[in-house]
Amino acid sequence: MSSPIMPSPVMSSRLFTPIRIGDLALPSRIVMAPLTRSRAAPGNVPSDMAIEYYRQRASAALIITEATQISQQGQGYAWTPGIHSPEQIAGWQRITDSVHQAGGRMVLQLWHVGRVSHPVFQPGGARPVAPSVMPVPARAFVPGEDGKGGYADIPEPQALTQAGIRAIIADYAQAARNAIAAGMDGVEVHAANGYLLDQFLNSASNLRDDRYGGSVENRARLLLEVVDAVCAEIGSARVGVRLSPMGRSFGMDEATPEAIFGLVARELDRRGLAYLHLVEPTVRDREILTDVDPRAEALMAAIRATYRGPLMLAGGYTRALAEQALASGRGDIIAFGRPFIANPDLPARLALNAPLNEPDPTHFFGGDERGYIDYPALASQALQEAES
Ligand code: 8OZ
Repeated sequence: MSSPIMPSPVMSSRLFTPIRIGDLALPSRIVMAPLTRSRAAPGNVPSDMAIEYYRQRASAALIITEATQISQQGQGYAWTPGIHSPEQIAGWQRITDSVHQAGGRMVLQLWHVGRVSHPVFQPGGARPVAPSVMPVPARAFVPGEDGKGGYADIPEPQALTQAGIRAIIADYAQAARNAIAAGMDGVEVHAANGYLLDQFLNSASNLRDDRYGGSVENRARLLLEVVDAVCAEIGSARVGVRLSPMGRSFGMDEATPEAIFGLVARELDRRGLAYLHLVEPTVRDREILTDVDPRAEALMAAIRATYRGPLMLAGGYTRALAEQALASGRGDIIAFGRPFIANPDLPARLALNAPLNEPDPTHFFGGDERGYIDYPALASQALQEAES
């Protein structure tokens, strides 16, 4: 007869093995990925609803906040929160207080969209800023008259001057200081998905001929100067960086990904960061491709070999895929996005192999508490089902 005693799903799981990353002791490898939800209150202050939203998800090993603009110039979407005004800092403070009280940890994702913006967001209605003047193959999500969002054409951006670049680096440093003042455990520098720092890295969007463009060293310069400025402000053990090697968002199309991301991985490795966070190359236009490009796989392996600190992976992960990625050594930590939207108690559900709620995409961006803070946790769901 076979033994009726089953191993506990948690005991045999790498997902539930603690890990230390920089200054943070994580109880598991299950991180809440940064998720734009476009529900900030006037002044781009995180809303009261966001306090409840993040508190509900405090059992994540680490919460990475939704992308949060470092300056008014850095905004590119309706109703995204900022971290550059006293009201925004106070708003985030209410969130970190409630997450910490619930036993969680959280870092703020620092965001500048660069050219993926619109004059409605820009100080003085100016054209958005970019490494180089060229058309942007995208439309911007702007607030509409009716309180709903709509899409608007993006005008040709203006190329940043070196003084403009210096001001942005200072904005990153100030935003990192603000995040810590708001009680965050650290920050993540968003250098992925076709936004400003990715625009400088990428050969398709950076046509500059000064020290910020041309060679891979020059294209990596802004990211590294930003990371150094942020580390000088709050210490490298509280800083993570997110990259999307092979990403194609908003016109990204790198000619030599091995060269640029090899250099970036080498340089970031020397800085003793809390972690490096990679968007999987299978993520395309926010969907997951099923075919795997062998060149992308080789690049991910090369980054893994070069970057010796904790590596976080994001993009279409299920529990089984996550366990596989950890077991194979592909990464150390897994960020879950959509599953965390619909399952505030995702770690408990993964531990129990419990069924997951399905996220409703009609409520991803903008709106009210529906599809935001009304997804049930297991206990209340079991009660509801028992009663019905
Ligand atoms: C979805 C909608 C708006 C922004 C990213 C910050 O792709 C985003 C984003 C995602 O990194």
